[in-house]
Amino acid sequence: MRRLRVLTAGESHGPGLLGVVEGLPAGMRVSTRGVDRDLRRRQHGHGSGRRMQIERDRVQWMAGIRYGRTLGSPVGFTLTNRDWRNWTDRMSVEPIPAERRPRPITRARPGHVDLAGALKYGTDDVRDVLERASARSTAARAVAGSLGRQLLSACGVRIWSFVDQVGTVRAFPDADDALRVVTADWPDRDLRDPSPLRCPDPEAEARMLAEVDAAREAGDSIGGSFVVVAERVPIGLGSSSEWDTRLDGQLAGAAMAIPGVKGVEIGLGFGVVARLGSVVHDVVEENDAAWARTSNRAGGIEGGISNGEPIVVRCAQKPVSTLRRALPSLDMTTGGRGRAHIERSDVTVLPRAAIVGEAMVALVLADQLLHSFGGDSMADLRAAVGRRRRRTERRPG
Ligand code: EPS
Repeated sequence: MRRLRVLTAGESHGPGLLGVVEGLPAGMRVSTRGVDRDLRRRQHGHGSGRRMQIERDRVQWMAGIRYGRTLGSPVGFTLTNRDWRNWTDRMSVEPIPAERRPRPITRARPGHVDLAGALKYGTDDVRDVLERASARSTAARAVAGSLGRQLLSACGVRIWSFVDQVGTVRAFPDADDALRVVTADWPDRDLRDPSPLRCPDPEAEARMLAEVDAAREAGDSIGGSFVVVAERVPIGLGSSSEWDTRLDGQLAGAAMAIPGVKGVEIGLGFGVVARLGSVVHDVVEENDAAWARTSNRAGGIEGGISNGEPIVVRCAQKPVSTLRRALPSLDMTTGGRGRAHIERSDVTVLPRAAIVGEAMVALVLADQLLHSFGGDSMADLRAAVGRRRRRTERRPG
């Protein structure tokens, strides 16, 4: 990111999380309720473990906001880990006597950071690396992303998401079709009253719930995919002038940086492989006032540049790597065979990961918006976005 800088810190069971967002223009109205709502949304969903009943994430602002508006200085915030009080020995900041320390974790979970991280940092206690690698860190990202969402929303952009597949149950044949099928009231409905897996197709969702419950019964975990949509993105974010300025590349990188995401598609994604060009590319309609296309298989980005159609990012989420029926592992200290360490965990994180997806997409788009339109103040930014919209959202004649 070139205009926004986001830094977060915090271990899953430490005292709390914190973050700094630098680069927001002055005068941006900040809705604390809006941020807390995104934090609540990130905590919602079937498949979560008991931890989500302990935490009640609410943002505490530390810097950069006065009378409900940004000052243009870095915005600083914290989130409390309510669970910390149950972990004061295991996660003590100060040294504690050896007899009070719990046994180190030495049997790595396949798929988790455990082994690679422990070898990298040279520790014989996997907890030293798993705490920061935990998806708990995404709560701080949700706060930063919510600020990005509020910046975008002031410029007319709306971001929403849904779960489209859990295990083998796929609600929509592909992300392109999904946008046609997902009803216009879904984003509002999802905000007001989210369903257990945040899937817009109730029939598919019922089958998804059964898959999640079956995985839990079996002591296993289950993955799937979610889709993030950004609507009314101004034409011209990103560029094809250099590889690292392409909007699709930046979105894919940010989405892949969500814990557990192993694949990202924009528009048709891998659906382009087996189709001919005539059924991949989106044709601009002739008799429409704007540059509307007959389809949106490109997912709103052509040549690395936003083209005004909804941006559609689909992410493949692997099953959580803590399994109650643990996979085989080797003890890092003794070399002996055994079962991987079991840590309290979730069966699936899909409905919550989708909210993190919204946050990552919001951060990338907010950064690109600031890059294209600059503005020390919100008024400057909105004026510049308005000029771009007037120039590009109407066809000549
Ligand atoms: C996580 C395991 C679970 C999740 C956690 C991520 O936590 P715990 O080990 O405390 O039960 O609930 O996610 C969060 C705490 C969160 O806020 O999303 C993991 O191992 O990554």
